[in-house]
Amino acid sequence: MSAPRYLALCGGVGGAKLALGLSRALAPEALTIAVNNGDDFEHFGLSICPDLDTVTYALAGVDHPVQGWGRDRESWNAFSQLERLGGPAWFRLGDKDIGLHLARRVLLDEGFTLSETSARIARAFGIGHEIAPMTDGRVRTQLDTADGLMPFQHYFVRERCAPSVRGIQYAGAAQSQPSPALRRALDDPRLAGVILCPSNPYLSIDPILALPGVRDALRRLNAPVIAVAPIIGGAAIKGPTAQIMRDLGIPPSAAAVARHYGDLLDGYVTDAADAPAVAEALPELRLLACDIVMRTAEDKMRLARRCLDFISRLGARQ
Ligand code: FO1
Repeated sequence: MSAPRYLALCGGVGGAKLALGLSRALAPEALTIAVNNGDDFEHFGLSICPDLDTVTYALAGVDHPVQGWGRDRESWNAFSQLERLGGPAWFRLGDKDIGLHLARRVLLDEGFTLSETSARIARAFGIGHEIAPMTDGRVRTQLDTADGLMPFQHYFVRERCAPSVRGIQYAGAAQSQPSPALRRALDDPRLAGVILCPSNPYLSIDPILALPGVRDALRRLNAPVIAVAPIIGGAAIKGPTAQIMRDLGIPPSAAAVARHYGDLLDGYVTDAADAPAVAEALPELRLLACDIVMRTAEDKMRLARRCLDFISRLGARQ
């Protein structure tokens, strides 16, 4: 039996933590990390890919330890000049981060796809694991708010999540295709499991599931699909997940997230405090109740190993 492979679907900060843990538990050829790029946008003539960069910086060990995005030990010389000259300062780019954006700009302008560009950048950081955008197409998460339809970064950063959200659209998803790496992972007969990382289901995982064929491919797998809850006891571990759920009239709970993923899941990893409510709401769903907060590298590796053990206990679907 050739070596099993795993596919992780992830978005920003929370997902990147588990992606790092999985990259420490699995050899490069055993893991594909498919990252949401619906948060991407063009700014300063640069193609900003926040979730891809968050995962890349995390696996390169150069991520900002607290902020969750951008680089550690960053300087802000270019940006402070921009501000002094009256440029738009709501979306902050540090000097090293700008360096990555310039490299991506050059590669994209030379005709490389976002997948090829991301692979080159990851290799330049010495990362062996495959970090791929969910698609090379153009998908843009847009939020339908009281102030109108808003691009994701405008909502999340410029407006600081102030407008209430009435709906979410993944513009371009229906016209896009899964990236080559995501397609390969889903079609790989050695695929032993899929992990939906603890990112915002609505903002980070749903754009990936919205790509044509992804949900069907997951349903056809004989490998189990598990998700890790991004919520403990009704409070989003990071970001606006709980608030968006309230805006959408969904109770911000681990059970509501499991219900949201519905029949895609064979298993669900949730905090021990939330397990009874999840079991009551979804009695047929296999649960792993454990500590899902990831603060240290050891936490991330431990949770990753718990997920992999859980997948092997779930075993192939009948
Ligand atoms: N988030 C902020 O709240 N403020 C920022 O100024 C900001 C800049 C930024 C620059 C590069 C990058 O890759 C991410 C950045 N983010 C910033 C975070 C970003 O909006 C989020 O990481 C994702 O879009 C949501 O996961």
